[in-house]
Amino acid sequence: MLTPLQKKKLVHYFNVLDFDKSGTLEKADFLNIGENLSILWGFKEGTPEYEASIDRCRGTWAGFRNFIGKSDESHATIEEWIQFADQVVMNGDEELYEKHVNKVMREIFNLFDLDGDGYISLNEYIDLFMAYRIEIRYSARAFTKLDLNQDDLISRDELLSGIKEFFRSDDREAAGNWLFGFWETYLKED
Ligand SMILES: [Ca+2]
Ligand SMILES: [Ca+2]
Repeated sequence: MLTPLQKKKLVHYFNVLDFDKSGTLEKADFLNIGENLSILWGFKEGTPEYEASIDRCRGTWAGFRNFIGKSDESHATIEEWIQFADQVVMNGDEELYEKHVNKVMREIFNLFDLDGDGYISLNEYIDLFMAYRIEIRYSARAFTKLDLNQDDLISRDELLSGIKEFFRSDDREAAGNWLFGFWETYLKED
């Protein structure tokens, strides 16, 4: 069973991925992220950089749909996502869970470690917020929380730790809750 906090975070995550806010996740949502990133980084349509960016996002969709057992042209509803996350990610097999969180970590690095130095800088993290159209004003605070050793970079281990907290922690104060911005919009700002 998911706790209310865990469920809120999963709903937020779904809404972040649901680029066109149609209430379902499908390939187009993932390809739109690739297009957004290409615009952000100045990759022109038809160039190798542009194609590579779209390909990485197509790969992310392929991974996601395989994971939740969907075919390429189908979609996932929020109920399917919550049920899947509950049974597999949150309360399922540890091996699958580890596989999932490591996959999310690698995908974020593949897409957003633009200079390839093995760290996510604040600017690269802001790109993630822009690509997914997450409210930018939460990015700096989220970055500071995820940067555990405060060297102004998010390492693979720091990101993995944040992803694990995002998916599983039931602690309202957990740093990883902030990974994809603010998840509980009705709360008063502190
Ligand atoms: Ca980097
Ligand atoms: Ca760091």
